[in-house]
Amino acid sequence: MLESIIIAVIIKGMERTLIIVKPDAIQRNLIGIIITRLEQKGLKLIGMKMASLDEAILRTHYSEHLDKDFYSGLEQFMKSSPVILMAWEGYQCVNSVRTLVGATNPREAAPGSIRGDLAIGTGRNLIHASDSKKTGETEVANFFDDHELFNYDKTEYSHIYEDFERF
Ligand code: RTP
Ligand code: MG
Repeated sequence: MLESIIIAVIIKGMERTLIIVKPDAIQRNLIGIIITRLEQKGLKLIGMKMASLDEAILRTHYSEHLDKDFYSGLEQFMKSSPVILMAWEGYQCVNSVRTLVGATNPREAAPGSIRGDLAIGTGRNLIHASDSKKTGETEVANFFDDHELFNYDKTEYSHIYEDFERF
């Protein structure tokens, strides 16, 4: 009984988010600082790889934008170099990562956010982050096979979370 309650809490509280370090960040040597910002927040990296994204996976990933004027340019841009795909895990992390990433238009993104500090153009905003808990699960599954995701203890967790958040 206690075990099922604990598992329910884990499922409720712990979230996964997909981060894509986009071609502009690769070209501008910002991979490291983006990873650093996410690490410093206290998130756990559970998967990471480099990949070239093709039209099929981009059309799935950006399905809500297929009929937008900017889609063609977005697809060309996302195919212009490899990207870094990362899965991160943390307590209710999807929304807080979106805040850390900043608004879609970097000129309106808050100072201190990744886009607010490091980008200017909307189509060159460095990074993708999942926009809901459900999207996070779906996007991580779309880009990672199970064997590419890792479950491990992070010793610093007792300094980042209260017990009710991490168990
Ligand atoms: P993302 O999906 O990449 O995390 O960004 P987002 O949620 O903040 O923005 P979204 O509305 O989902 O748009 C996806 C990406 O399309 C490009 N975009 N360009 N030129 C434009 O008006 C425009 N609008 C969006 C951006 O690269 C944006 O991140
Ligand atoms: Mg989006």
